[in-house]
Amino acid sequence: MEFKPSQGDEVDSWKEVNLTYSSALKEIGTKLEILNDEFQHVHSYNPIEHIKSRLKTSESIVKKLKKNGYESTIENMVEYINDIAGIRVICSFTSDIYKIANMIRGQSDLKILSVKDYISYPKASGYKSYHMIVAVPIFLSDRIVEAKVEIQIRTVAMDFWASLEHKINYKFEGNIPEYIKDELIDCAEMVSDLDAKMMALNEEVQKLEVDK
Ligand code: 0O2
Repeated sequence: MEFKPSQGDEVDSWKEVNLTYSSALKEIGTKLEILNDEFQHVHSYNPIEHIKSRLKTSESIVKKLKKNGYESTIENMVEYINDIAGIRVICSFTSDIYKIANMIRGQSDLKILSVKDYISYPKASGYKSYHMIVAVPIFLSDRIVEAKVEIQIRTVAMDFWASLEHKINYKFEGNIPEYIKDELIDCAEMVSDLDAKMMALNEEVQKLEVDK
């Protein structure tokens, strides 16, 4: 099922696509690190716990194209797959997610192509995360190209839930038994309660520090 370019031109385009997306990941990664450092400097704390980035495997790109009814071509993958380059930003508190999203919005060289707020509107599965698809310019030696990057922003607790749910989904090939689905929804509610309590606690502690 893997995408295997065979002709010379196709191999060159595939290499260029890979180079473009990995450059886009570097650009966004650096921007996020700068924002985190600046935040530390101004507010004395880091909103970002850690950042993970990945390039989607060719196998997974082909699977997604097929699922959406597209032929496996380089043009289709660039046009229709928005998360070839993906970066996940893990924050401590829900409020940090929106701070990071607003800081990304403020970067004039990035185009925000779409936003999905699965925190205000969680998925039926219980999935919570904030997704942005952005287009980033890549300055090559003779031209500028744009690459799309999917930025997923979520708390440590939301990430914990999403990675377990992803593993369970993979194990059951998408057909999770109903009772496990229900348990996952319960866990998602606990994650939301925990996030809300931790954020309130942190705000309380910060207020005490100001009053000191
Ligand atoms: P993988 O294997 O993680 O890469 P779009 O990408 O916008 O064209 P899509 O896929 O409907 O269309 O977008 P959406 O809903 O924003 O989902 C994108 C990614 O979010 C998924 O990529 C997952 O990584 C994650 N995601 C979305 N829903 C769930 C969920 O219910 N549970 C978990 N654990 N993750 C979710 P992929 O390509 O589906 O998968």
